[in-house]
Amino acid sequence: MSLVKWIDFQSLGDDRGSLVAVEIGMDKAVPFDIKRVYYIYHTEQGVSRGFHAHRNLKQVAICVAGKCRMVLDDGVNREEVWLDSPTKGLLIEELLWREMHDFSDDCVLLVLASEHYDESDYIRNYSEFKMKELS
Ligand code: T46
Repeated sequence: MSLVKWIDFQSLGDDRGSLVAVEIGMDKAVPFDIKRVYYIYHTEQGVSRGFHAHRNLKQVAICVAGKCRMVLDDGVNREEVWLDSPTKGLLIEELLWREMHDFSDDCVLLVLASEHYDESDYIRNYSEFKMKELS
């Protein structure tokens, strides 16, 4: 099964421009209650981010401007995708190693998170992640 799970958002555009509404519940797109929103922007050229997994956190990442490359790894398989559309959300569930590379200068990566920030939820050591994932 692919590690890459896209959520497609409808663009509610008209002749003035585009608009995307993100909602939860019912038949709407995001499969968890959103407790936190953050965004990553002005990433320096050549800088990569991430390099961790989460024990419980679920997230949806949407590149609302520009683009970046996301690598997902479940300890066995590794896949990569470009986040380059404000109408595509990448669902990143728990226990997936993630890395972000090749940020464009104008990249704004919006992330919707199922939990408040909690550093103890992070697994920042790849060997520890792999042991946990394979056990
Ligand atoms: C993830 C990827 C996609 C906070 O204080 N509150 C927050 O909500 C977040 C997300 C971060 N921070 C602090 C912790 C660090 O001192 O901000 C600093 C940068 O965070 P970090 O190095 O974890 O950033 P990234 O870009 O490596 O990872 C982030 C998220 O942390 C992570 O959950 O999945 O984006």
